[in-house]
Amino acid sequence: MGRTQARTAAGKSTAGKTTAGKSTSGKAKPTARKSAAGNATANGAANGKPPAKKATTRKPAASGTAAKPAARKPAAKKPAAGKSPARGTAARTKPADGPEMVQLLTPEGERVEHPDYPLTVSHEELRGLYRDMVLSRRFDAEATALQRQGELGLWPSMLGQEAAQIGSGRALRADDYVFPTYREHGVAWCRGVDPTQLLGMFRGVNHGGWDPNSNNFHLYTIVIGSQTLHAAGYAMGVAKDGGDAAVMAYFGDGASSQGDVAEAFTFAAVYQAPVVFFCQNNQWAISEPTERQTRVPLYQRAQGYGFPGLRVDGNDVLAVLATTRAAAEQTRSGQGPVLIEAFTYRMGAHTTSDDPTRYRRQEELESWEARDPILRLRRHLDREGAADEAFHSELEAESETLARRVREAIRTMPDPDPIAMFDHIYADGHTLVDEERAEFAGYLASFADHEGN
Ligand SMILES: Cc1ncc(C[n+]2csc(CCOP(=O)(O)OP(=O)(O)O)c2C)c(N)n1
Ligand SMILES: [Mg+2]
Repeated sequence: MGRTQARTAAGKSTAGKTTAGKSTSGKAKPTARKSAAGNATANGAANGKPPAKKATTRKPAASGTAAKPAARKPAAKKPAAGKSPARGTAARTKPADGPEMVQLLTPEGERVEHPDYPLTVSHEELRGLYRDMVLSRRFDAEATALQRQGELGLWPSMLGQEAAQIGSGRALRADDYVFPTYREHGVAWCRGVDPTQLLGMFRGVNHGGWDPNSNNFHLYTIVIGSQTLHAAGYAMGVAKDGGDAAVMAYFGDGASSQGDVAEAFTFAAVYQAPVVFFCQNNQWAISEPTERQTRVPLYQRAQGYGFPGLRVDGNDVLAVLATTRAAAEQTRSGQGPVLIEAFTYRMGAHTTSDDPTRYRRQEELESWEARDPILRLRRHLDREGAADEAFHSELEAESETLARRVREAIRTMPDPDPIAMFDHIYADGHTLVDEERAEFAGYLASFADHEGN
């Protein structure tokens, strides 16, 4: 199948039939997907079939090949012009109710099959995923505690998002390249970035903390959505160089409203850039719920740009692993971008500066706690008899050792020379930065004079 055909079919099948086609009502028909798409879809590789052959040159897809958007129902009730809808009215009706979500593990830890995402995992792999999630959660809890103790200025916890991060992080190859937000501590773990390196920026002692090229893990990005543009541009470069790496662009549900994300989608689609847009829909953008960002499920946005989108249960590490692997394989094979919406929940505060009890209800949190991603895999391990008591007690000891190491690292982290903040601003220097550095040096020197040194 030619690349344009494969792309069209994939767009139709993944976004148009399996998921988007279901829209907000009715059941998806996975079988319909097969006839429309053959096997050259995001799932071809996962199905054990080779992905569509990689084209030697990349051409934009023929226009008019994208799947037709599903007919939209009119909004239940339009707010009066100029007024935002009050909470508890039509705007609170989740536009996301209903669409199919890829799941391989129920909240009770029962393994279920999905026709498009077969996955075989050994007991050892299951234990590995569990270990990753437990250790990254322990690290995250320690960082939150360290902020409370005054060792960090701020910490954005990833509590509740461990499956989305470990599942996607473990789906990648070493030569893939990741562009994270500021919350991807689990992905950083998978990339081999030492957790202590994540803390420097939040302690205010450096601008980043690690060399992005050592682990193909870019620096944390706080300007919402901008890293999706970096990822799209990087992916265009990968394609021009004739490489076959996949690029991962992490972003949040709130970021989906940014113009940067729209631009990144456009460029990636038109240039068929090898990028997987991985949206962790954790239901909140600080205090704004997802329904304030979109009137359609987020994964359906991809359809309008002409590439496939799918929703995965973001608290199911196996489903995230399978879908991300398949998407990365598809994008590597020259078929353009894929959007994955990982449906998850931010169980903690937005950051340590936030108090979520001001804007969300306890019942909501409890309903998601019942779907805790670590608990879910623990239940599965127990059902399978995949881990014994010795494994769990060793993991507990390892968690405590990690936490101790993190505490020691932060307390011995050196304060930088204040003037160093002007380093690394421009690769080749800049006269304005030079002027500011000189002014600041004079300011620092004035204290030395005052103290008679
Ligand atoms: C361009 C820009 N606008 C606003 C902000 C302030 N801000 C920081 S986090 C955030 C919400 C982001 O929500 P989401 O994308 O859902 O990611 P999450 O924090 O939930 O992981 C906002 C608005 C920012 N950092 N950058
Ligand atoms: Mg969010």
